[in-house]
Amino acid sequence: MLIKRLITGMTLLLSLGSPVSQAVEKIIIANGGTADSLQGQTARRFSEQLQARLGDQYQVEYYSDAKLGDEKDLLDKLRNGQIQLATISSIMSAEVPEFALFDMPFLVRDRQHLKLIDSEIIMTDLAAAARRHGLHIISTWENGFRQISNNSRPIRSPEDLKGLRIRTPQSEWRSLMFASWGAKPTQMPFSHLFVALQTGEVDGEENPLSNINGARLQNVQKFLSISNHVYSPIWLTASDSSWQQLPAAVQAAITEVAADAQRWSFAEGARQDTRLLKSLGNAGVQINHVDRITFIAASKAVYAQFARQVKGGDALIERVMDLAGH
Ligand code: EAX
Repeated sequence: MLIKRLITGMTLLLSLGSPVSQAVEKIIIANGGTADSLQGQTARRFSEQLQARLGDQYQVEYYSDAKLGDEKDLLDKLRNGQIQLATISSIMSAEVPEFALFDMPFLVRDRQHLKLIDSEIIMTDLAAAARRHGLHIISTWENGFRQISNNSRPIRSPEDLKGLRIRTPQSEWRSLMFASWGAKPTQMPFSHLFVALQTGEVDGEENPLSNINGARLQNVQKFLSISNHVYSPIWLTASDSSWQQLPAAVQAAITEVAADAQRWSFAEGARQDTRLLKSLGNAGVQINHVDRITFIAASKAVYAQFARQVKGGDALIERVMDLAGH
């Protein structure tokens, strides 16, 4: 009996390889947005599908709501290996100037345009620029078309922004945009925003509807002005050196599951925008549309700065424009 047990045990060990020596590897993914927002939902869906694909040898852990820090902290944590994946949005332009392409007002027309920009420009030129800064761009997901909210008045033209303290992400480019339009921009992490609006530290902010609703900003904002001033992508990002160390099969799994998450996030983003506009209105927020023409006229300085400051910036803008309407 004892011998039979021993033999069974040994056979089991042999057939499993050497189970004792193989520790479970952790893949930690984090974001600065809320679990409830589109970026949060996309990251959760991605994490679950990646876990299913990788099996027991890997443990995929997802942390939302800046639990592991805001996007700036997450970039540091990627670089020092504390986390493996993060989703990074507007602040990417503070790291890699070429990404300020997504701070050119009214440049991205719609999601179809964005898909072309993704394959022709992001995954080629911008991914190469990111690599020069030690970052590996895995996939472009949707953060969303950004709108302006505030507590003072409906924003119709840049004039209406005069003197308003508007929170922007921690990137000089969004600040420049809002300063050009007459506002007083204040940079701060997203996780501080609700309290800053509640206490009146700032009057307003600009974000996709999904982030506004995800952080319940409608509870501390009176006016929502539909501007679609920029489309913010959110990039699933790794540090380039830790990415290179991953086994090829894991790299392939992450890349493929992320591509599926991209398709889902674009489709879901369009659906949610329509639904959220109604529900934010029902929540008592006063909604209006901005006068695009006056905003476009006041945006020249932002384009000029990009062309001056970013090498090849002019050509990048032209290529994006060429892809519109294809
Ligand atoms: O999670 O900081 C911001 O406003 C960005 O939209 C960010 O993605 C929020």
